[in-house]
Amino acid sequence: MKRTIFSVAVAATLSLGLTAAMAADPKKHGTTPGDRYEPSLNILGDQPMDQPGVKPGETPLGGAEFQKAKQIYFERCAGCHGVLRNGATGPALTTKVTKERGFEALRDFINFGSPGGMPNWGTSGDLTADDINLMARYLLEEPPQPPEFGLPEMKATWKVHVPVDQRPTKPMNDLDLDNLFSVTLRDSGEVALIDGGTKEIVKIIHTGYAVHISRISASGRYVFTIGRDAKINLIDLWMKEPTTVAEIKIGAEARSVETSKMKGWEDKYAIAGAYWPPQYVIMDGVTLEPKKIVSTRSMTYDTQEFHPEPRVAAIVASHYHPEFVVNVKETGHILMVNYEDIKNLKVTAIEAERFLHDGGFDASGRYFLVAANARNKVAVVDTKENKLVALIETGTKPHPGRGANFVHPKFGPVWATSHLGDETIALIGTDPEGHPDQAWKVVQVLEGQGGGSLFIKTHPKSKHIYVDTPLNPEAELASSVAVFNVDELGQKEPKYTVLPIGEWSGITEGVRRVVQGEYNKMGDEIWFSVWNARDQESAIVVVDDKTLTKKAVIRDKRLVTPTGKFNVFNTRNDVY
Ligand code: DHE
Repeated sequence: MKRTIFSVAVAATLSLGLTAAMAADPKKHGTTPGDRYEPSLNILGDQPMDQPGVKPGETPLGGAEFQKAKQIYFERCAGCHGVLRNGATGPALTTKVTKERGFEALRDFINFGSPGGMPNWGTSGDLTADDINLMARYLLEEPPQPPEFGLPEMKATWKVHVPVDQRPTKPMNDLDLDNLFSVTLRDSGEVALIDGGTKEIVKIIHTGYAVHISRISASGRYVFTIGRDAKINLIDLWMKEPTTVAEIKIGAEARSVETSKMKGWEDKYAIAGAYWPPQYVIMDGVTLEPKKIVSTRSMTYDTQEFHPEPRVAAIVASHYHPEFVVNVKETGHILMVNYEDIKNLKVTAIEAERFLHDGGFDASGRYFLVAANARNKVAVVDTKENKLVALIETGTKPHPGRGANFVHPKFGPVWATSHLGDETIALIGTDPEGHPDQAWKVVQVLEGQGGGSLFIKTHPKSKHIYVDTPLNPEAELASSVAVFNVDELGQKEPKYTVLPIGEWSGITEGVRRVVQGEYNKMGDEIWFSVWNARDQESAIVVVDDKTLTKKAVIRDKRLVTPTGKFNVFNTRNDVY
């Protein structure tokens, strides 16, 4: 019996395009947490959708079964295979493909996974045999289409709680606003505003579900948060108590928000990008009134084939033109969206690489470097000339966050990224004038603790580079960070110091994933989240940057699953 199942699995694996050698060893089909770092569209799974192709009275999958399968699909599968199953980083699962494969091949593929990246949902214990059976049947039916979200839907969710003329004209509190941190409390649908000096929680603000990032307006007055459920909160820091003054939902699933930073356009516009529907929206910067919605449905940059759902990944605001830099994942285009005249919108579409994800500026603020993580590359765009400057091969799955800028003792200014898929840290030269031979090349590869890294961080005043590894399967590595000294990078094999941040938190339960370092305004301390499950205790640990010792631990039962932290001054001024 065992043999029959396995041979079916092998056949399924082969039929999905893998080699016999890869397929033959099911032990290699395990999946690390890093491999699972793909979008989970769990909000979309909750949306009402009609079961396609099913006439009243005819339900090949019963109504409750359909609901369950849809939920599982959006949570676990849509990130790689696409909402409409046309494929993204994973292959297409249209009914044309799935009917050709057949029920058994699908079932076994879901169960065993593949070394090509498909998680082993069954043998890992994540899905039961019944779930897998259900999912194989679900894939044989036409995919349901989630609803669109245009201006009427956005306007229906748009609320201005405090009109602009009722807002203060100067700060009404004595908080040190520039050194405030906006901290995502992922699973409670909130952010905590924490004072950088006293380390006290100033306020907890209800937001969208699982806020992904906070960004700060050019004036430093407004914090924008975006939930996974595409809800934006506009928080006014000048109010007596920082408060949400406007909110809107711009779709069903989203990850990015930014505000205009060009001289003369400060606080004028905001922009947010959605995973579903595939679109971005330009809004008024102080009320969030939606002004212009632009769909990203278009052709891929390379094969020039239509893609029905290109998701919007990172967005940054240019300092050289009144433009937003919008990274479109599945088509591989970097869009320079000019907001000077949004009625006659000018968009420069730069061909870069597919599966753009996250990135940041170089130290000069002119070049934007973004990871095309499923292609192991970093794309560099010149935001002054609006041109692609380079596509650089780095390690496996680069994941920089916004990256880290510092001056290398041998190679001059560099920007660095760590990787999800290996232990390396790639340093890329960013100074075409002063160091032309090194510019846009990997000038050095450092070896860190291991794969599963999400974020790397330094500060212009610091000598240290911090590399987290929260998705490493080893709990010890997931709960510590590696620190390199910039002065020692000229040595043959630069060593790193390990900081046991999880242990320093004093929490003894859970994996204590240590994630995303963020400096204070002065650049003399760096904060890390100790991220545990929702029903466990989490914390923030503050490290003294000079001595690499524990400076403070913030433990508070209101700190539920803290992840991203955004210092007002550093975020607003792109200091990283
Ligand atoms: Fe993120 C940035 C998408 C999972 C914490 N994440 C980003 C950006 C994108 C993105 C597109 C860049 C936004 C920008 O700059 O405009 N993230 C995704 C995903 O699609 C993915 C893989 C799965 C998903 O379904 O969301 C994902 N991200 C996570 C997490 O699991 C993290 C660790 C915890 C969490 O809160 O969900 C996480 N992502 C972050 C953080 C940033 C981020 C903290 C901003 C880092 C920065 O320094 O700017």
